[in-house]
Amino acid sequence: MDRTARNESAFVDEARIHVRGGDGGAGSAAFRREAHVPKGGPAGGDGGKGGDVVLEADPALSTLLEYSYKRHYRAERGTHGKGGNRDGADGADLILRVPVGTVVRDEETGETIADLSQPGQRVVVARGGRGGRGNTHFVTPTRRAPTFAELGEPGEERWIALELKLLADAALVGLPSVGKSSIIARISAARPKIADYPFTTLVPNLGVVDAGESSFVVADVPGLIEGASQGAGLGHAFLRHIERSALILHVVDLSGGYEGRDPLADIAVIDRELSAHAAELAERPQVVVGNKLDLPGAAERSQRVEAWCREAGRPYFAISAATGEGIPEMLRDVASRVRRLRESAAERPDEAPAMFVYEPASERVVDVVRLGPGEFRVRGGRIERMVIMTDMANDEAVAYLQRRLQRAGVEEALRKAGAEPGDTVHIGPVSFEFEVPAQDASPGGEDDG
Ligand SMILES: Nc1nc2c(ncn2[C@@H]2O[C@H](COP(=O)(O)OP(=O)(O)OP(=O)(O)O)[C@@H](O)[C@H]2O)c(=O)[nH]1
Ligand SMILES: [Mg+2]
Repeated sequence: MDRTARNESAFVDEARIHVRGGDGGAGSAAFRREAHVPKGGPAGGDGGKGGDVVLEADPALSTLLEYSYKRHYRAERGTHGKGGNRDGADGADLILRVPVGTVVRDEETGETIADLSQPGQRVVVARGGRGGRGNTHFVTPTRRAPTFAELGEPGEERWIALELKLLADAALVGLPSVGKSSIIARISAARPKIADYPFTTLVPNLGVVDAGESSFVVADVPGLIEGASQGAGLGHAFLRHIERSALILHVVDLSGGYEGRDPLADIAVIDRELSAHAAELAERPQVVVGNKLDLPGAAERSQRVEAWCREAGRPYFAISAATGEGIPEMLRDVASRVRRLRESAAERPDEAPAMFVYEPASERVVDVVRLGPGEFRVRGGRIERMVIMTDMANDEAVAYLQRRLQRAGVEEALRKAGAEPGDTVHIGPVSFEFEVPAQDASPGGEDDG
């Protein structure tokens, strides 16, 4: 995309935001208390799950502007479990609406999280934390009355980069030098290069057109020529951009064009290239725009084009990008077509694929780093969460954690990295002394979550 055009046109199509799922509520370590039962069994309810942060592609939006004002987003937390086996309530999801065509990346890993190309498509970008399990879950034959419960899992958090791919409502399509760039410069704040030689535009430009209560996005793409669908000129790449626009503004030069061309022959060339590239492009809603109405002979040619369009059932507007003549009428019509196209796209939400949940590749990895002599750090999303969910003040809970870490392969990974008994091991915010436990005598039947 043309940097200059983007900067000068106040068109924000990139944003970086921090998203955080709601924390899970803590499980409860309560016991039954009834008037006539001196000491009842465990009765701690589970914590509620924290809400997810979800991005949803909304066809009513056309920019990422609002995300450059507010950068931090957090979903609701789950509430804590209570005695009497009462579970906490789940936190509400936070739905962030973004324009269709937004590509989402994980800032840290660079992984592409999603390409939200369908209206209504959703992706979970930061999961809410699990609720901690209440003490009833930790009953075993040898531990009838567990005094511990899990803490809530913290919500995931990350910085994500949002980028709106070229996804215009309408694309200006036509032969070179017909005035596509001149039109976008006239109707938006975009300032592409304009010149009287073909192929002045080498990269697509986007412009936001302010049409009263709504706005829409127009793309100015490099000129197409005969054979573009075969790769001639700037070829395929730009036809692909056109594919993503709901409406085609087919621009034709009424001045006789370069090399004294006939506008009807020009229309036929572009039509052929569009349908040769993809059959559905020929069916795409199209408005024919006759440009350079100010030049000699243009009015007469315009009448012929208009008659032909009426016959062919295509809407037609004659304009001059140079003088501005005819432009308000054309914009009113285009704005209302864009609105209708967006509405019909929004009415097909069932086409949207199922919600996708992002899980970074690093999530399941157990990674040991040696910090210095006798000091190690263990990293891994799942491992770190096990630690964070443990009530470190409760010996029983810590012993339970140790067995889980061992089963997850932490002890083995530490040993491979050269750790010896007595060394210091950091996991998340907690530090332990590395000790090789006596041969596992733990009771079975515990869920590894
Ligand atoms: N007289 C007159 N000249 C125009 C008008 N619109 C564009 N031009 C001129 O036509 C030439 C080409 O205009 P551009 O806007 O660069 O054309 P383009 O379609 O973007 O061309 P490519 O980027 O090469 O495909 C320039 O010299 C413009 O000044 C118009 O309405 N009237
Ligand atoms: Mg141009």
